[in-house]
Amino acid sequence: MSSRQAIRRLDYTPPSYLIDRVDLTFELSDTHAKVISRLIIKRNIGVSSDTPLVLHGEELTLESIKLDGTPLTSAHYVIDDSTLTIASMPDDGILEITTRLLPAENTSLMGLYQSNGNFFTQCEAEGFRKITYYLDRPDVMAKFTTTIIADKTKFPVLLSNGNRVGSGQLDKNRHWVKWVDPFKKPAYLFALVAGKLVVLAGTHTTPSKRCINIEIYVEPGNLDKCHHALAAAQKAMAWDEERFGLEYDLDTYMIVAVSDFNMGAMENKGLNIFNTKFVLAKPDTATDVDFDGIDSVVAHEYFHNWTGNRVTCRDWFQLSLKEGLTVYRDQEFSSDIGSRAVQRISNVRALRETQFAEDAGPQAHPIRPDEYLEINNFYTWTIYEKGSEVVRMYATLLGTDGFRAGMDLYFKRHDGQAVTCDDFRAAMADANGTNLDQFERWYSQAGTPVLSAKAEYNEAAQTYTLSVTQSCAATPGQAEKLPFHLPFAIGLIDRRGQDLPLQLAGEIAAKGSTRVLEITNTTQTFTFINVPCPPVPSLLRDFSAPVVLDFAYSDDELVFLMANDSDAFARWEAANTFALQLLKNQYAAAGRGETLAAPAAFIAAYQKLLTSDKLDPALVALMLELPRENYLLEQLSDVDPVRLYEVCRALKQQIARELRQELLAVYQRLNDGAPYAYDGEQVARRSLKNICLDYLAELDESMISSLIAKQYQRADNMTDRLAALKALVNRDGGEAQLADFAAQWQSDALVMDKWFTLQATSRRPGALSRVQQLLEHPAFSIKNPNKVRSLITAFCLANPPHFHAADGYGYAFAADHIIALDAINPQIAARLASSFNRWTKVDAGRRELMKQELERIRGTEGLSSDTFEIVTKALG
Ligand code: 0A1
Ligand code: ZN
Repeated sequence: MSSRQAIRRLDYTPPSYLIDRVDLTFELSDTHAKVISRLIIKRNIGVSSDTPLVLHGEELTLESIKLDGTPLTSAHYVIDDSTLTIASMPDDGILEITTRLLPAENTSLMGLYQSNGNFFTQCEAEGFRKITYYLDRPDVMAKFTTTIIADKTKFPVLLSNGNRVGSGQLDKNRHWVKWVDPFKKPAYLFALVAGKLVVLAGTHTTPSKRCINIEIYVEPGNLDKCHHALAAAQKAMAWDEERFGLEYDLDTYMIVAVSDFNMGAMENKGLNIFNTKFVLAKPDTATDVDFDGIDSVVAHEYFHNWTGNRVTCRDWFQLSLKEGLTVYRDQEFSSDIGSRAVQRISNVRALRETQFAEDAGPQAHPIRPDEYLEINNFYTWTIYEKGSEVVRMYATLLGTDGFRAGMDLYFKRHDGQAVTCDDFRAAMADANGTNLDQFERWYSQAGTPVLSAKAEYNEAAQTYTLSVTQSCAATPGQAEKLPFHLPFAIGLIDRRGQDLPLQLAGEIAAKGSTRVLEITNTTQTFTFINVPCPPVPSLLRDFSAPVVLDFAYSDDELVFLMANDSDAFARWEAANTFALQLLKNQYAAAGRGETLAAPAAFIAAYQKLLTSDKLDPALVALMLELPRENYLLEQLSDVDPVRLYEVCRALKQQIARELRQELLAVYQRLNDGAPYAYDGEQVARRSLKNICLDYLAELDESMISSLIAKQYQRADNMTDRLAALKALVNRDGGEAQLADFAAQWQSDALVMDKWFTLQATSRRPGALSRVQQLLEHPAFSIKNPNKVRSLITAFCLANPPHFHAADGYGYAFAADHIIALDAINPQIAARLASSFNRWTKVDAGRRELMKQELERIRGTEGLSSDTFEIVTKALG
């Protein structure tokens, strides 16, 4: 366990020693691993010769250590829980360190571990120190050579970073393979895989006519589920060449899928290691959402080769430098290969449901944090998703060409270096001859800014004046905020639904119909001239900045925008705002013991969506989806989550009753029996069909029951089958179909994850006891993160009425499992602990119960620093 000492950004100092080369030899056996590490090490320039060498190392058994060939004794070095210190070091030298590890007992899944008997590594952020003593910090970059020795029968495939340069036979049925990575890299990008794996191979030819081999390694039996991932890698390579002029730099790009993995995937140089969830898919096992997820995660990891690996982070406070940028790149990729509007809406919705809550709660931190106890806790929505929005704002402010110029300069200046967020910002500013000093506040200030807008039309002068005020609430440790520099994209729409040309006072002519207004002050006013009639403003088009917009739209204006806005995001946003406002009013009414039905205008707007044949079905599906309970909870205080759920359910039922005909007609039109294909058009049609089914499932009619049952039986793909099963589970428990499904898919771990999640998120009575029974199911394992996420985390984070049951059993269940998991896998425990983050949002009775559980967790002896940090911050 790391010590409970906060690490601070401003304490950064350059490393005292540097490592030029690393030669690693791994001898792997069933029971243990021996690691021999040979380091060519030198003191950094300007560092005094009496400075000790302090290597990181955790949970290692040291067998021997030699300096320039001479064995060191315990008189020469000191070892504690987390370091090995050599007091007296020459200016340069060769250290040879031999350590012994027990990978089979490593349940943290950091460092070297085993999964189904095969060996894998995970080194980001600080896992390499669990493999050998090293300068485990990203600004120490070295060239690595890796030799792996293992039994030939049990471990026929031996992989590491870079190029395979040799292999051979040894005694006792052993073999060896040697890898050389020609690029220097920090230790967090090291990877090793050894096991019984099969490979699907393909190629990609770059514009400079280099032929890259793409290899996807999986456990035997899964080869037929790798084709989508292979195609995704090929698409990602072509996209990065076209959009950013970036080519892959090794001869082979390898992806390995592992079923025990803490996160989504990892960008190790040349050898990406993936959670099986983001590799394995075929139509009968994976949903459309899964296929999209594979495209985006494969692209994400591949894109890291430039944004993360070639140019890496100086220290972990700069994490968003690589993550925000790479998420932005993968979102752009997904927009280009699919629907830009759908992608933007889905990303914004996810941002608001997750990151906005994080920014408003006890874990709020800037995208470049100032301190941490445990870096693993900082792989957050803020670093990734808000970080991506910050990168997107550069592109919005500077334009596509300006952004590309900034990227080109960034690579020109920093290829092969470990740099900071300031370096990225400087490249963007310098390439465009512009000043981005104020933009720095996006890196230093936490919290979601609120942008309040007011508008006034002057008929006589034909002017339209927009006044904008920005503010940002206090966050832990940051009471006062300074104004942000942000792009505010807007349009003005006339009564016929046409965008007006936009001309600001002082301009000689109108320029376009969407304008990006630059906001830098607390309050700013913009006057548009030659506005012939009072327009409806379309504000924050394409969600041009990660802010909360506050503008007093009338219901009529929202309906108008839903139907007319030329910006797809703004059209969706109007529907979302209308529903959100309505649900908030309904919740307030329910608190007074009243029932408030949705107004006719709301139902009519939904009816129009369902009956229009001009709209993209995917957009209609997104507009029909009501805001989620957790998002609503953020907009309220003293919340009773059970009442909130009932209000949401009642609205859904009203929509289903009043639009029964339309829902059924759309469902039947789209349920045309066409054979399955994964393409944009079919995905869009399925999404609308299944949202109609979701509404129809609210109706207690036998005709609807048989319609759902028919879809379940006849589906030729997992998207439709799972949608039907969900409808069945929420209607009457769907016991028979759940059993049938499990019988069919019991040996497919990823499909069983869906089965667990369906039950964990069921709103029917008894969800908690069902989850408790499922913990005993043979397909469940507390040691497997995907299983924990699909059952326990899904219950705690995606089933608010049951997690927040008034008796507190949901909270006690969560706390029990956080404590149990903490001893197995602290990262996963800490993530689960975040289900308590918003405890101050619920009503007094629940607040007290949640607080007690948080205190119980905090009081647990031997708690990891991961979980300790989360619960301590939550308690405030
Ligand atoms: N860099 C990876 C995310 C990642 C971080 C930590 C991990 O270890 C537990 C694993 C993966 C990415 O952004 O994809
Ligand atoms: Zn990443």
